[in-house]
Amino acid sequence: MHQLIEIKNAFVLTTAPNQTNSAIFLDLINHSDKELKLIGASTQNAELVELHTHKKEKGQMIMLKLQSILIKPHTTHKFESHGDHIMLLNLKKPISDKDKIDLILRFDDGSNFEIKNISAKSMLH
Ligand SMILES: [Cu+2]
Repeated sequence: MHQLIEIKNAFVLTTAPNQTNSAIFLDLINHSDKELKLIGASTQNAELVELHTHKKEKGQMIMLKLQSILIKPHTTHKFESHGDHIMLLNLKKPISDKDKIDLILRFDDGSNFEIKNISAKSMLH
């Protein structure tokens, strides 16, 4: 199993009532001696989950879908606003600040890692 993965600072963005997408941000720490390759994720709360990053193009920030994300041994990979993030598409219901959601990360070696009770917060404080 993955005792060698540690998750810190995880949160999901709250949504407005008519908003169907959200994103999860977290720090993923690879304590192992080998590279991890994240290839996807899933949650009960959304029909689709994608790995995304942001890129500046012609002065504008655009989102790009990634097929995978490599996390080198003994490093922390930050999923954060304006960087890589875990995108939730077609939410089954809006996310309020009282909600907690679970997320399953999938790796290329066939293993999964479940993160439970990710709390929700608004981007604006
Ligand atoms: Cu995105």
